[in-house]
Amino acid sequence: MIAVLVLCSFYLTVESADLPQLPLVPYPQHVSLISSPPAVIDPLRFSFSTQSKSVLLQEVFDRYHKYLRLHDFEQKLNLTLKNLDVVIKDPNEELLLETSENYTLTVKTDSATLQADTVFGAMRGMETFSQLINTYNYTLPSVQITDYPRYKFRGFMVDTSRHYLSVSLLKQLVRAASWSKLNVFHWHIVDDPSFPYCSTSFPDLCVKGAFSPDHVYSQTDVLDVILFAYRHGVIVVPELDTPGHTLSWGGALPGFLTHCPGHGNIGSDYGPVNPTNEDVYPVLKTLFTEITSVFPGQFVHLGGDEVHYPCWKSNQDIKDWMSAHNMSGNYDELENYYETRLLNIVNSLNKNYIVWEEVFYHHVDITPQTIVHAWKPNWKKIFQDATTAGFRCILSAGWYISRISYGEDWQNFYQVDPRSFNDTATPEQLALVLGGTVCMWGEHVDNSNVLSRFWPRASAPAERLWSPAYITDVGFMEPRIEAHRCRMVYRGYPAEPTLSRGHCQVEYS
Ligand code: CP6
Repeated sequence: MIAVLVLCSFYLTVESADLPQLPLVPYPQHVSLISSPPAVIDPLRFSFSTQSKSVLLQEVFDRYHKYLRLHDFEQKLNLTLKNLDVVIKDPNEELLLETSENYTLTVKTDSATLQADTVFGAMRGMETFSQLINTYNYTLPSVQITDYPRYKFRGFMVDTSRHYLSVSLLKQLVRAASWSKLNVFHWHIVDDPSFPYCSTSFPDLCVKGAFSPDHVYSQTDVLDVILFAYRHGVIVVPELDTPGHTLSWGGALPGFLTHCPGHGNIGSDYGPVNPTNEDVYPVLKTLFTEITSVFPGQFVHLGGDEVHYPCWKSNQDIKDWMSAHNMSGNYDELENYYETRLLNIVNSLNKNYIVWEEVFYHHVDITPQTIVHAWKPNWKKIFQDATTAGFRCILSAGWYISRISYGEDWQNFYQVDPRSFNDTATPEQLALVLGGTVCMWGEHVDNSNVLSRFWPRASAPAERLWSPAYITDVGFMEPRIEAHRCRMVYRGYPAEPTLSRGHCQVEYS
């Protein structure tokens, strides 16, 4: 009996037990230790070299030089490693979801090389290299790592409408995300409570819709964030959520929202966009044309979640319009009508779009390139239906890091796997699952607490999205996520403890 139990638990943990215990997050695809002594570096004189002419790569070198700052370092006599040489195969620096992030890192006692297809792969490999360095004695294990992501779409969503986040905080979030190899910043930039995006086409939107003139993103701010993200290998996806979640649009756009005294959401006399008002569509066309040119990435997120029907139902003009258009009482059809017109507008803008699951679930006629974004507990059914219909999917259900519970709740996020929706899913269906997005809804976070609520908890889904499927053992992750959070503390971030007791050698101050 005992032997059976021992065998079972051995069997369950054999794969991670066989893996080298290195403080890497996310854990790479292939790690093999080389039987030569650890390398020892002098952090003040250590250099990165390359034949590449890439300006982006020089910036990466500068960043990692900063992370390697001298700390209680006593000059050692037996320095063995002076340099990491970086080789990039393809000088193309366009950042797409399809861009290769592969890299191979070889560290030996007296030499180290990093090979990557692209500068973005080099960024991922530089992070891994820096994670190998023990910053207390400046040694690194001799190791060979071959690495690439399991999922192409590894997102983090930030809501800047419920509470404002400064440009500086957004950049800090992006920087930390790149340390966990996340690559998509889904910017839920506006919503009901405020409209901080300052549009050039409709300047009143942020004048009337933001909390205050200080709580806005100018065009310069937005470009600053996009460029910063690009330099970290992160694609920015803007979301303009309609027809629900649009209360903050109303001040600048009379007639845009449905008037419904007593039936609006969150205590307002207004509800979703009024789909029966023809003036709405030219506004959407102008705004989405602007957004898709300001944000150069390949995606735009169209929202489409949680449309509040009671408001539409209470409005007599909408009822009359619906009976004139043979859709009496069927509010799914009204939503459908709106989405179809919006999609016709966006289809001409040459972007791939992402929609929340309701748009798929309510049978809107979406183009085959559309990405369906599941967020509700029934996500497995959505994934099954959407992949059967040939649509690509991303997952956020189970990854609400804004939601906290007592204890090591990263373990709950860690169990979720976007490809585990159906044991009999075909390889074609599984290939349509692009990845997922951790969501930081903004109701209870602002500049004061967003970093510590994000990190290191978001590193658990980040590992799920990058590492091999079989790396699921929380016991294998536990020491690594704590090491990762101490590394973030070392780099100046208020990353919160994961273990119920413990310390970092260098504490946050
Ligand atoms: N805001 C918007 C939200 C949520 C959604 N959309 C949300 C709903 C339920 C939970 C958390 C967040 N706050 N625009 C749903 C995608 Cl539990």
